[in-house]
Amino acid sequence: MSPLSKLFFLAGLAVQATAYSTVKVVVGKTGLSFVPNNITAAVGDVLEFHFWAKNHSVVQGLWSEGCQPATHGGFFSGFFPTAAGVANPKVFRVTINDTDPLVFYCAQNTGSHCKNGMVGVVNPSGSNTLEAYLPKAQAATTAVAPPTVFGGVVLAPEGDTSTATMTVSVSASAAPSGTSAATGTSGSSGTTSTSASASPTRTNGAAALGVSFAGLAVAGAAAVVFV
Ligand SMILES: *[C@@H]1O[C@H](CO)[C@@H](O)[C@H](O)[C@H]1NC(C)=O
Ligand SMILES: *[C@@H]1O[C@H](CO)[C@@H](O)[C@H](O)[C@H]1NC(C)=O
Ligand SMILES: *[C@@H]1O[C@H](CO)[C@@H](O)[C@H](O)[C@H]1NC(C)=O
Ligand SMILES: [Cu+2]
Repeated sequence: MSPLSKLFFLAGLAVQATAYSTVKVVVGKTGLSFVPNNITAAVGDVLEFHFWAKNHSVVQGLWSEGCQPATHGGFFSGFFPTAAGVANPKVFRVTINDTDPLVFYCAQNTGSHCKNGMVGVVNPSGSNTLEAYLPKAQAATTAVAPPTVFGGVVLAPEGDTSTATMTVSVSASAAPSGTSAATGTSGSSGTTSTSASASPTRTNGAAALGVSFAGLAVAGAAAVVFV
């Protein structure tokens, strides 16, 4: 591959990276529910949980037993006590790393949320489906909450200033490629487009991730071109 075709190849990768989507899951807005609760997601997509009253959580479950946490990996958001009528300003984001069927539930035992059907699935397949899990949840005597928050990040959604830390880290990773591309451009020719995506100021997490990848790919492209 010539340096130029490598550049286009890497630019293509950068465009693909931005295609990840965020699946918004509304928690507890309409009773003891996750909406949607039967989700199809691709590798790299992010589940973003938005919590409403009362005091909900989300835990990755075990397919074999209702309202029990996954024994390998998984995630737990912690509890989000939330006043009536508005969404909690914080969200919980989890990245989907594979297309294996995944089940999740709310671990709030006051009101037996899991037992009462507050569960959801991602990429159901074979015997691992919402229909199959619901009776297991109904049969559970208690829902188990893991001891600590893990497997995802708690942050404020787009528009809230507390996402600033995320923006800063993205700018930091994107800036060097922009800088080197700009420097290189002044001293050589034919590489003027590489710095284009280096310093956008997006605050949306999924977009930020894509931008970060784009920055890396541009950095790679810049390295290929300039060595
Ligand atoms: C969940 O989605 C799958 C695939 O789209 C579908 O086959 C299944 O019937 C759905 N289950 C429920 C309970 O909606
Ligand atoms: C939310 O629920 C958890 C688990 O039941 C509990 O430990 C916590 O005290 C609750 N928070 C509030 C503010 O009610
Ligand atoms: C995907 O991988 C990340 C990083 O290891 C991890 O934090 C996250 O919990 C994983 N997602 C799931 C659904 O297990
Ligand atoms: Cu709940």
